[in-house]
Amino acid sequence: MAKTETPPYEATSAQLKEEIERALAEYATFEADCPRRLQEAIRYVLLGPGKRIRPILTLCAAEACGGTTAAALPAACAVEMVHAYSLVHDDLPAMDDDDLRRGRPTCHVVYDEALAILVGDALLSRAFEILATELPSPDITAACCAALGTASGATALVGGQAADLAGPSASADLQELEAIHRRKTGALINCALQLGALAARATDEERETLRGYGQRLGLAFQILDDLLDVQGDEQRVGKRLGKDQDKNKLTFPSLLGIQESRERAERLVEECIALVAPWGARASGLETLARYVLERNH
Ligand code: GRG
Repeated sequence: MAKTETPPYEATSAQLKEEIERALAEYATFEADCPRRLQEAIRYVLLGPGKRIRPILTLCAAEACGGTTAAALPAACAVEMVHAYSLVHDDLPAMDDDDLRRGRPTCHVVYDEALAILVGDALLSRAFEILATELPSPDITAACCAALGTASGATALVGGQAADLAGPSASADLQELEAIHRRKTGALINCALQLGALAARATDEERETLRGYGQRLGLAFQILDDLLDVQGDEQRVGKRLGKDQDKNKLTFPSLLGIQESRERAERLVEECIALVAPWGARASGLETLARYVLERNH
């Protein structure tokens, strides 16, 4: 039998993205006690032109495990909020010191540093508030809060960022680089998938498959991010490029070269697809997303 064509990423993502944008806009509407400028800055950051890869992963994982996107949507938004907070804080002068993100001036440039710190704080808190109040049952709520707490904490997102800021050791190698990105990029991508699985009441076996998929996808995603920093088009990517080299950062291309980095990402994506292939049509979103990670130019 002829293999059915994987639908292009845009076709898979368009409707999901619309649902996500609508829900994010609603969740970023605060009561009168939220100062107007703070709400404006939160909305500037959260509703800006992001790719929404993490929340789309949550929704595709839920579908792949036989659940509905509606049940997983609050969790998808919570993950995007944590991601958005991490970008705002990463762009601060004390961290990566960036003035451009998603093709627009960064939060602290438009507003100020203090407000940008508070925007991050508010987004992180809001993410957990949404998980605590919007999910279908207390056991799913507890499991999602625990998973997002771990993925955004000291052993994962924050730990990876701290290790990255500390700089590589004198004997830095691929293992060290992968360990940083497993925490800094991979943990939240993995968590996005797990939250979708939890909302769909996935089996342990399905969650294990998604772990394998997420570990590989997270690495492939980071390799492409490193490659875009070297080869991308600044206008399209929407952020300053060449910064890794300027800062003498340990990256996949600096360690492996461009060609081998690309091949490594391709292998990882093929492995992702092979892992979910036995699920057939219900995994078509995950398959499309994995391919998109290789093709993306921003
Ligand atoms: C400040 C706690 C804290 C963590 C910062 C997000 C981050 C960790 C650093 C940003 C720099 C970087 C290269 C992170 C790796 C993850 C990554 C590639 C983020 C960008 O994600 P995209 O491409 O962004 O999905 P959009 O804008 O599309 O949402």
